Amino acid sequence: MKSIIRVVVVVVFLTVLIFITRAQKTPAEMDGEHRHQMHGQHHGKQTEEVLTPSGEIIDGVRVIKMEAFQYGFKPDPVAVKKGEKVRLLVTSTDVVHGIMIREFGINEKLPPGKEVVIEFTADKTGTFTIHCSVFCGSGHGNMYGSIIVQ
Ligand SMILES: [Cu+2]
Repeated sequence: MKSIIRVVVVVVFLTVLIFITRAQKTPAEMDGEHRHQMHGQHHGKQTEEVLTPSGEIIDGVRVIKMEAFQYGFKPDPVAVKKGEKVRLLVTSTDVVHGIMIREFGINEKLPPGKEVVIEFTADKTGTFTIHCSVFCGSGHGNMYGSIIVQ
């Protein structure tokens, strides 16, 4: 009987101790933790599902500065929203490249150092490959980028 009482006392003591420890956190701290958790979850979803669109909207057109280089495109991926009018301002920073996005009927030569303007409407969702369409060296076959329309 005595040992049961001892166990009960210990359990009650521990419960009170836990309660006091929790209560010591101010409401602001609790809220901060909660917000942090929520933000973490939201951020996780963002990276998987909804990308921040690239570039900026100028006069109703999504304008995105891009670079082509041996061997890739920047930014990669390019992200836009479905239905947007898109203007790519693409500059090769080294040799002659080409930029081809088959699904949007785009294929332009990119002379080094010259900004080439490409306009299209992102009228379908999906992830589309940006190819280099001009032989530019040993890595040409692996010179890809991508554009994601959401
Ligand atoms: Cu190339």
